[in-house]
Amino acid sequence: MEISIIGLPGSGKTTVFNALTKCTAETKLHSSGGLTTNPAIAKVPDERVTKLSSIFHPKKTTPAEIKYVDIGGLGKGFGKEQGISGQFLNILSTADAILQVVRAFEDENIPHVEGKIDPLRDIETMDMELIFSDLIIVEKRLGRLESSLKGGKGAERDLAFKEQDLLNRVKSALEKNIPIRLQKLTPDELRSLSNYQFLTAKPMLVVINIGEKQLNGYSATLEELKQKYTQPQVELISMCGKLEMELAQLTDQEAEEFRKDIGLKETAFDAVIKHSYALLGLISFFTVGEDEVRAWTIRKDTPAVKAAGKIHTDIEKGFIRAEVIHYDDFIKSGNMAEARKRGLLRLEGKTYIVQDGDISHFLFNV
Ligand SMILES: Nc1nc2c(ncn2[C@@H]2O[C@H](COP(=O)(O)OP(=O)(O)OP(=O)(O)O)[C@@H](O)[C@H]2O)c(=O)[nH]1
Ligand SMILES: [Mg+2]
Repeated sequence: MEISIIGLPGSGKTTVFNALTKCTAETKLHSSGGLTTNPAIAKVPDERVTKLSSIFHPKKTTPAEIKYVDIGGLGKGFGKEQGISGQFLNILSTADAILQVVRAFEDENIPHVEGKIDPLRDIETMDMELIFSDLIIVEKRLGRLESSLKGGKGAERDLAFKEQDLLNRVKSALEKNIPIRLQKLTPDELRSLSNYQFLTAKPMLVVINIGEKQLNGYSATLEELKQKYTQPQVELISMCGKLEMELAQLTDQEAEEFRKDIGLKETAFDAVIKHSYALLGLISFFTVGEDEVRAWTIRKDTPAVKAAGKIHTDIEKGFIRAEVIHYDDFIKSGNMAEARKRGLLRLEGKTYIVQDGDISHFLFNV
């Protein structure tokens, strides 16, 4: 699972990336030179993992993870409707979701490419870039279909015709500046489009990068923005990138005290990562024991046998059954022995759909 970070030059991409991954990549204005990509892992904050760890006292505690990729060196021309191509497009195409950083912070020393600070304008500019890129992909594919229609016959030809019709509809909507997320397509059509990795079809988290002075007073503006910009699979959230980046370098305890001191109610860092996780349709199940308490990441609607395979392919191959208790039931019982006594541990088979917060123990033979 990978989330690519995009945004206009100097919007604070690297700053936000550092905040999320606790990295210390250099932030500077208009980094020049070629395209750079910097991947790093963020740990998904989950109070349930912390709680389970305090109960089992394991040797090791492993939270779920999510990978962010910071993209730099887009150059000043980016955002001028040139579309995204080449290596940059390749990177973005393989991403499972996009995190778009939008500048809202005011700082005279850091000029905005467009002069005035205007988050909505910047979001729309980025939409245009993404739409433009998708158009290029559609046109290329339509061109190739054209030639295969000439040679093909029978069922193959019918399929090509169907695809051509779909792509033509997508194209004319894109030409009206409608991202694929907002186009009226059936689930089947969306599925057949998924191979193309269209950028305007990907889930997107828009992080409005606010300044320190906007910390306690941006919520009304954010609400306004949300109303003006609503799309399925898109969420808007605000974060003070610079502050969060500084907090990321402190210990959890120090950071918490600092947040309390300046009266920050909610942790933007937690919120952004949790939103990323949810937007990707991911959930966590847990394994517990003296050795390790661990959160495992799966897609929603994953059957038990596949979830077991996340841990080890042998467990998937030799799957017998899963012993499952939901985190909430476990906490109510206090410990496993009590939970067992209360009959809260369930035995589930291969096809059981694992739920977020399930604590699972897999029985298998090799
Ligand atoms: N005052 C203030 N400055 C910020 C904030 N976020 C980023 N900056 C500054 O803006 C400049 C650019 O930040 P970066 O994180 O490097 O931006 P970027 O989008 O990665 O830039 P490129 O990779 O060059 O496109 C740096 O000087 C940051 O310190 C913020 O919340 N407040
Ligand atoms: Mg950067």
